[in-house]
Amino acid sequence: MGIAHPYVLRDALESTKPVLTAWSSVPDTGFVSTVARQPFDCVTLDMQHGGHDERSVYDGVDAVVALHKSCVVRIPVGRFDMASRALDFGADAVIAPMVNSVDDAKAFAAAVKYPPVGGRSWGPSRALSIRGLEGGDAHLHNANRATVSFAMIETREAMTALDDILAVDGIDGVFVGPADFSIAWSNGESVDPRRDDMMDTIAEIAQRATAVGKYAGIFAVVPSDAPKFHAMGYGLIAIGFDTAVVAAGARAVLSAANGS
Ligand code: 3PY
Ligand code: MG
Repeated sequence: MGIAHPYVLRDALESTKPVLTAWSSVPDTGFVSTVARQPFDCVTLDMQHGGHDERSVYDGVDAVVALHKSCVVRIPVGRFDMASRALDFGADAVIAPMVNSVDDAKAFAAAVKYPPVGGRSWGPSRALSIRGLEGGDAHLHNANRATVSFAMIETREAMTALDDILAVDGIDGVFVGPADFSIAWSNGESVDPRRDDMMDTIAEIAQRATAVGKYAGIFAVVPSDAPKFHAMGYGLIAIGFDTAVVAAGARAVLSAANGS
């Protein structure tokens, strides 16, 4: 057995400090490593809107875990088979977008949790290998707690079903997508993830999740919103969208070079 890279995301979510995750959209393992070397707590590989595919997730999880960072995978809509595979590849957590009903939540939970909670099929050999962990019963009994599932709340249907989604055994937390939420909020009029009149409801989602012992996560389009979201009860906050970070860095170096 080589060096152990235990699952630490759940413990980090239990602490009082927010877990700040980079958001990786570029499906290149070298670039994922570069992102993971920056002082983020965690890297999220995005298969929904980002370019990540099964191959880049397979390699990317390894690259992130090897640097002692937590790795989260956002799967495409409804791809609960991929949720199991992301965990088989060694991810700490999976975010499932557009979980709009209890049935969606149950299907997601079934894919990410071993019996008796769910129906996940056994086969974590890649996860065990990259993490240097023992398999067998020890892992079977630990995996449901060690890995974390987040159901995205980003529509009116999801908001209506929130308490029932939170009550599903095997759903560890919810994750707000404020862009889609704003489209639903405005009945398709506009996309504005920071709209003021939505913030009380966004705070209520975290409050309702944490009140029943579940985690709350959110995507912060503007990183300086992170303390506000943490004060609302959000423990996992996505801040570092990879291409936006590169663009901001480019602007900063050019402005320094231009003396402005
Ligand atoms: C949203 O804001 O809708 C998201 O899914 C964040 O990535
Ligand atoms: Mg979304």
